[in-house]
Amino acid sequence: MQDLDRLRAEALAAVAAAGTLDQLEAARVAALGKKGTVSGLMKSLGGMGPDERKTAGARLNAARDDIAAALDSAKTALEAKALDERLGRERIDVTLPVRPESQGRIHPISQTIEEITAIFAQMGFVVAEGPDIEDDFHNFTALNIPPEHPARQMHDTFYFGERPAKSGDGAESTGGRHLLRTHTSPVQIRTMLRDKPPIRVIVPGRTYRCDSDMTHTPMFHQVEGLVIDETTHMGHLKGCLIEFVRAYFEVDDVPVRFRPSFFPFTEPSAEVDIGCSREGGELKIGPGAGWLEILGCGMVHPNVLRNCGIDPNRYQGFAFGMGVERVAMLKYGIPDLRTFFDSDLRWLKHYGFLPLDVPTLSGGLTR
Ligand code: 2NM
Repeated sequence: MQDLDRLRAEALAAVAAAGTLDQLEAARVAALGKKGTVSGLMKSLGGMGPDERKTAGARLNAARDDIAAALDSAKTALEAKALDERLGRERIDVTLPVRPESQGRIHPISQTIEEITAIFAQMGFVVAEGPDIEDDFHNFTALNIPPEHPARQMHDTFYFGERPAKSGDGAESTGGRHLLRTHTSPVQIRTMLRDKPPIRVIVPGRTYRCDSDMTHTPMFHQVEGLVIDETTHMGHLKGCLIEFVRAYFEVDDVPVRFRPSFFPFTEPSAEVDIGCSREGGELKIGPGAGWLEILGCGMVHPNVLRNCGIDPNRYQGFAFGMGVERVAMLKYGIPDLRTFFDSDLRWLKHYGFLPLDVPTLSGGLTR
């Protein structure tokens, strides 16, 4: 044990002298490693009497802790020094030209959803999302869609198999049968049930209907929106959607027409058409002889507000919805709906977007 003070001083000196992490590790192994000097003294404790062992053990532990603490702080200092040296060495030449064009493309569906949300985000909307698997209550009942409505039929909606009601799984107590949502509106229902007005949400997502032909795919995408406040009226709806259409199609003088329509969840309801012309078989958005339907909208039905715990005597609002594939086809001249889902790399190379063409209102939606 007479050796302890000397060994401790030597170990601390070795730690202090270490100029690299490797040298520091060598100092650690020499002192505290399995065959190190301190560990060697630890072993000699076994041959001592109880009193001697007690004092010697305490001194040894203290010496070991001192050395460990010195190792720790030396390690931190050496690591900081190594990082400083590396940062000093590394250089990035920001004048280098970009790498050759990358192979990957952003799918037109993703790009279109980004563009639409960017426009509504600018108007103060926030994005809301919800589950693809819904229940009767959120997808139909809360939206004032009556039990006998055709949309609820087996052949229009993908229902999940009847599950034996298990207590505690929530299926029987919340909203009835499970199904794949047929529109994104159940997300607006969830938002109204959860948040107090004012509400301004934009809801992009996948939707599903039992339908498959030239112009329908069983999975497609929608973007819907909802605004609820105390004084919201049809003028706000019109202004908001006209502004959207101009920004999205990047045509300032595009004619917009609101045509009366019917949805169970809005009253009054309207469909929105935009002007177009056809010259030599080419469709052009803008002033012209033709009209194209692109949106559905309306003032949220008082029953819907009530179903979500919102007082229709105090609050009003508007909602709208559009098909993403449809507005993407119109803007980008994509002639066939089903090609969106073929995963054809040549198609994607032609219609897809480069990853850095991020839609912004200042930089332009598309470049
Ligand atoms: C549309 C057309 C008209 C709509 C209504 C609602 C809600 F939840 F507020 F009642 N969400 N979305 C709506 C209204 C959707 O899509 C063609």
